[in-house]
Amino acid sequence: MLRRTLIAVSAALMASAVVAQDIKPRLIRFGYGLNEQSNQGRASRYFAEQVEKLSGGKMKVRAIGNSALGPDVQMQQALIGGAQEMMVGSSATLVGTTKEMALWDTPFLFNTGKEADAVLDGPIGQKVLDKLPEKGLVGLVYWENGFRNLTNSKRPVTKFEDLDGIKLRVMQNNVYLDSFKLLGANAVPMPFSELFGALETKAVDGQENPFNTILSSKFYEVQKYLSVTNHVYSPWVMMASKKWWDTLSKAEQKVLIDAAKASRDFERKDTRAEAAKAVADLKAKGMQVNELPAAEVARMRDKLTHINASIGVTVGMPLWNETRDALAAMRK
Ligand code: TK8
Repeated sequence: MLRRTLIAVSAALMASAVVAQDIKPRLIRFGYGLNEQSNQGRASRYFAEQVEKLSGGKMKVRAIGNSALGPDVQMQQALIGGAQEMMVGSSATLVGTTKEMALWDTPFLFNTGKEADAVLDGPIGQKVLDKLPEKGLVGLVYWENGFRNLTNSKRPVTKFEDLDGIKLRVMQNNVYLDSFKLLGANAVPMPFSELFGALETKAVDGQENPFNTILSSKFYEVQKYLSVTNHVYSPWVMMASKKWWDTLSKAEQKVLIDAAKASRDFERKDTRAEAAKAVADLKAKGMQVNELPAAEVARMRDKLTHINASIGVTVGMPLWNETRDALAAMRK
């Protein structure tokens, strides 16, 4: 009995010694696009704390916001080339690299955050992440960017026809470009890092992003009208450079995976709490807010279904059908 206990104890000691040896001092540059006061900034700092804690202080994450390491597309290239270790950014800006990400661009795909969590954290979300390694990226988890809404400096949008002639910044993504052109806007793709300046100088009239971003990026200073459309749920994807990831030990990878999952849970809770009171905050900052009537949302949705066929072809019909079936089953 004693002998067996001793063997068990020494095995456990050996295992922890192996783990300690397997975690080396590492400096990880983690880039993101929004500012440090944003939900993205808070969750990035939380991730850094978790990595530090789980690695016994050996692995250090330097979270660098404000697109200081470049906008999403540039950071993706830095990860692929191995010049930067990690980032978080919009799934929509990743479509040029990994076409299956276009699944999340589908207008009105999810009705609730709960539906989004179930699909993103389940087998479908994983299938999409599994397309990243062949492109040089490792996808860890999805964070919530959130349901997107329209702002502009011209007029309240109460029906999609009101977008006529509005110069609207969209992400660098064809589904967004085609969707807003179809709705009548003059859509222009542009990286997020240039957006505030473009709104300020009136190079563009409007943009679309979740409440949280409209608040944290101070778009209320340069945009009068906020029209609540919830036209699409936008995820952020947390990623690592595959070139770099492959040099890590299993123990180091586990630290990052565990910390990424903890940051995801923290981020969604924090984002939802902020979003719940954001409209009141934005009104207090002087924005004029209008909800699109349900009938007008339905007309917008109908108009945009023309886009769905092309998304199905882009992502592949099996994945498209699996997603449609999973959502139908959840809504029963
Ligand atoms: C931040 C972007 C942003 C996205 C956009 O890097 O570009 O509008 O919503 O969150 O990824």
